[in-house]
Amino acid sequence: MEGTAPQVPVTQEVQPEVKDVSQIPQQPHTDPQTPPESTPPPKPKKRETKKVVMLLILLPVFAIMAYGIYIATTYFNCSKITPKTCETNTKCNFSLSGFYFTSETKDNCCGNALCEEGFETNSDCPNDCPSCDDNSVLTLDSFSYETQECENIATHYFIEDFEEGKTSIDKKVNWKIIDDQGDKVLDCLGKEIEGVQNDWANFGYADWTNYKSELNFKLVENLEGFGFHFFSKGEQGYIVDIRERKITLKKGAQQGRRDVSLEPFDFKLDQWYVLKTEKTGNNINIYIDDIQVFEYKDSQPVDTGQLRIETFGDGHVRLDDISISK
Ligand SMILES: [Ca+2]
Ligand SMILES: [Ca+2]
Ligand SMILES: [Ca+2]
Repeated sequence: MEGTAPQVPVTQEVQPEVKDVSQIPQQPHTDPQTPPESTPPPKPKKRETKKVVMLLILLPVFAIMAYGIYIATTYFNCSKITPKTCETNTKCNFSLSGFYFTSETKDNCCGNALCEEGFETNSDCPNDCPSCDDNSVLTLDSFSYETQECENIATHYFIEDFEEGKTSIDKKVNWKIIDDQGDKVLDCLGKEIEGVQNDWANFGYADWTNYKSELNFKLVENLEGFGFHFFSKGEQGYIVDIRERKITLKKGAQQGRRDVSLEPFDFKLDQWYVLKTEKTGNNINIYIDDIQVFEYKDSQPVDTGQLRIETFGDGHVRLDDISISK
């Protein structure tokens, strides 16, 4: 009979899947029982060692080369130095720190920073010898070869020639600087102008002492003349009074002046004269054109004081080259 036989579960034989061994990734051996294959020790880094060796060799080479370049540079720089004017025996000397320049300095040579006596002055060697002009006419300017410094010795309290058209004399309204035959002079007019008469002017300082004075004067228009005061201080002082063909030395001031000496002098109009006063201790000497007109001994001398110029009446005087020396 054909019938449907009961289905008996068929046990299928399961064939194990055989894999291609070649395709199985090799698993690292993990069996703790089996000792692992020993790994070889790392090989020494030969290349790095080589580098170190090369460096050890090359560094000194580079250092020597750098030093050589440095030395060559110092020689080059040294050989390019242009010797200065007064340098002689110039050399480039070697030392471990490089070449260096040496020279000797010539004596008596313009350019050696020394002003040498008998060989140089400011005019022929201004580099070594300074100009000692201090722009003051009141000092005597010179150069000391010994100290190599300028000396400016004060020789004068006052010098004026009026050539610059100005004066420090506190002059009054009638006075002005004019041209007199190409020379600038101080024109002192005594005539009354705008109520000003018998003009006068003070100059200098009351503490000026033991000075000599010198001035040029000229009487114009008339012989009424002028007075020159020196060592003037309050009611003290001396006056050289020049008028009417006589010259008088007076002592005192405005109020108590008195004649101490008088000389006739044939002053001419429009002629320049030089008046000099000297005072040493008790002795006062007065000169006109180097002719001594007074030699006065004062038992009570006045030793300090300023100066004053005054015109008398209509006196008209011109002054020039006033110098007050120490
Ligand atoms: Ca010199
Ligand atoms: Ca000077
Ligand atoms: Ca002058």
